[in-house]
Amino acid sequence: MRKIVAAAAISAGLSAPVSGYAPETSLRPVPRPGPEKIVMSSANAGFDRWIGSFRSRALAAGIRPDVFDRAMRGLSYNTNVIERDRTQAEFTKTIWDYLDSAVSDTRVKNGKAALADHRRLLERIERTYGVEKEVVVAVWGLESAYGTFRGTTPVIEALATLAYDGRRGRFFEGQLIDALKIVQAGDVDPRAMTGSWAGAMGHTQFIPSSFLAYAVDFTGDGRRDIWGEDPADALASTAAYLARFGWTKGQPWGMEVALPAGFDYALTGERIRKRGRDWNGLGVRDAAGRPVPDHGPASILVPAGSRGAAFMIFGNFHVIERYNAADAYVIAVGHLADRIAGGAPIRAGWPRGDRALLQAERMELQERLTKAGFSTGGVDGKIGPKTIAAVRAYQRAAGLVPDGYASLEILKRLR
Ligand SMILES: [Ca+2]
Repeated sequence: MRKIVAAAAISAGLSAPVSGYAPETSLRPVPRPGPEKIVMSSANAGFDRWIGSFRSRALAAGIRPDVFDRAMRGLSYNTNVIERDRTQAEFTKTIWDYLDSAVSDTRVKNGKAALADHRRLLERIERTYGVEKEVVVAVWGLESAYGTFRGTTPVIEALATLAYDGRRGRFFEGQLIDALKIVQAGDVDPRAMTGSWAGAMGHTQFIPSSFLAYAVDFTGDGRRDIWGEDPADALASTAAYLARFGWTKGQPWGMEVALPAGFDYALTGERIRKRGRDWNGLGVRDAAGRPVPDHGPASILVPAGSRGAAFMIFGNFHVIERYNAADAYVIAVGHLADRIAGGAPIRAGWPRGDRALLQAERMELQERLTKAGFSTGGVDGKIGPKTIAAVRAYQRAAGLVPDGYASLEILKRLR
């Protein structure tokens, strides 16, 4: 039996399957919660008033009064949750630092052990949902270190705090109503409903709306239990989630590739998709130098530019994206699954002399690109497809390798 270690619990939720909201946690280390702060009475009075007004909205959404009162009794405004929400965007990691930790030797070893411990269960899940056991185990490994850190924050209190706080309040109020629906359905006692500070719950960190839409009762006891020691329902729910978004059994998520000298980096990025024979014709090879296979339309990603590893990605990459849209997260899940299956480490090096851009620098980069005529579709400090495309266009105009890598060097050039 694994024990939950309270101190590290909140750093567990690397991501959560969500719709309409992508938590920004997967690339960011999060500070451990500090000692409980004294709750200011004014915050708590406002919070109590908010619960009073929320009650009528929850009841209108179908929550029974007795369920509401039992779940919401005695809640406090949770200052830790708010601190986490305010600070999470300040930290970032390079993809190599992230992968070093997400796919560490320890996580690979523990993944192999977890697969061995639960082999029969995982094989049944694989047969039922058509998702390879190594992929399910890899998600489990990233989301909660194989169930070790499932989160000990009371989810209803956290969601109520975030809903009251107002920043993305509407989203969190919706999640809170969904959490109450889960309690009402009898899946879990509200006191046992624990998770990350942002409401991601259990072994594979489902947020309430994803739980309602995709969680399954694989053990057949009438409860969808993703919180308890037995991971069966959570792992089956993860497979069901991936299956629902179109997982193709037998297709890799992607693979490391080697690009030939003189390769046109304007062909990298998710927007360009070609079949294997076309990539082979352009000189692309797998990491061992063999022709690349054909698994349908494929793109080439260079998350750290031309000086880092290159990956060919297939349709299943975009299915894992439904769990968390960050490229680094998807690569980590896929690569961890490969390693658990006995695959080789990533062969290429990384530009390890580079450091990650800070939030202010990412915003400055977006501002300067936009001013220079390369729109990033807004300035939010998130390096998404639009910013990468803008970097690429700027690089092309400046006669640089158009690899879309948002580096400090590019920012300095723009200054
Ligand atoms: Ca069950």
